[in-house]
Amino acid sequence: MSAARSLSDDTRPRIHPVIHHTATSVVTIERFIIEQERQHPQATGQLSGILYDMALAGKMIASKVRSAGLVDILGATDDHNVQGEVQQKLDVFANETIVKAMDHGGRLCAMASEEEPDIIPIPDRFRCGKYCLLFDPLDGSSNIDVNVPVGTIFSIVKKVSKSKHGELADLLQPGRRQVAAGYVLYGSSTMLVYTTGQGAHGFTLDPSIGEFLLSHPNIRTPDEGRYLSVNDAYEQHWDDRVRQLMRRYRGLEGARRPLSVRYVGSLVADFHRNLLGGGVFCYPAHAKSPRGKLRLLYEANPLAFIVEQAGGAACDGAKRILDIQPEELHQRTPLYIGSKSDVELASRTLAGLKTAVGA
Ligand code: AHM
Ligand code: MG
Repeated sequence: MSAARSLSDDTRPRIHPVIHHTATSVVTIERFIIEQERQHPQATGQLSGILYDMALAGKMIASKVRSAGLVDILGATDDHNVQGEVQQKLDVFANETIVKAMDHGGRLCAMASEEEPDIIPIPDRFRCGKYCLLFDPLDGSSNIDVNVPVGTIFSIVKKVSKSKHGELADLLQPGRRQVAAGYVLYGSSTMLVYTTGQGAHGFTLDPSIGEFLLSHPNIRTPDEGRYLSVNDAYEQHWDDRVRQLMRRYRGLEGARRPLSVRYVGSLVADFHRNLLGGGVFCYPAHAKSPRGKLRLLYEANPLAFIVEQAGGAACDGAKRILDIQPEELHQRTPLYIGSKSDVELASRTLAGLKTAVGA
């Protein structure tokens, strides 16, 4: 068996080294996590346990997503999430799957989900640990009905309060304090990408053995991108600086080579493509949505941690995403994320600097 994989083609440099698995020597996610943990002799194994459990939850959700077209699971429930958006049934399933997979391990003291208004406590019958988990159980869920990739995003921080059960302050930490973050992409294959601050690593689910196998070690994102991901139907609501930035990305102003537009409308899918191929995803603030749409804690922070580990960058137009102090669980933020020089161009343009844009 060979799970070797490369997204490069003949004309482009290789984005990541190819891993050679043999039938008897594959690097499973478990093995990889253990090997990373060994580099930290003081590690208790709790964080590794959370990552295994997230991988398991990802496999359970993947299996349900795969059969979504076969069973009567499509369509909206009567419930609305805290953002006032209609929840799809798979959102509910994904949310419950993660909560149930994570609540009893004795490693977490609190959780928060994009689909739930308040902190999700650890039930009294279970032990509490020192970590908090924040997650978007099924991002891009409006795409499910049309068989377009969706994803799960997660972020892990360490408790800072003295409270056994964890409190709001434990969840409202700036992204730079994350100890791990990751996502699962339910696409043509299922992939899990995560970081613990020692690089960003990708694993592809081999459905024949039900294991995530290391396929993209130490991902490095190109410094300058090829793709621009933005929903320009909002152009009428953008301010002039955002419009100017888009003209620069398109090569209509300044010296930047024009980017090619790709927009799936599933953040994880757009982010993942740009991470591997190089590019920038933008969800600007606009007149009708002054703080943007995406959530700082469940979407922007974890992806910002991953992209920085891969050599990229993320900002809200003025500030590094990982330095934003969250004020509420469901806080939204504008987001510019991806290849470093393209995110820097966003910062410079949106700051309105008169200096040459350098791109
Ligand atoms: P969701 O968390 O409710 O699924 O919304 C987030 C999604 C992202 O996946 C995607 O990038 C964005 O919303 C698309 O929004 P829009 O349709 O406004 O372009
Ligand atoms: Mg989401």
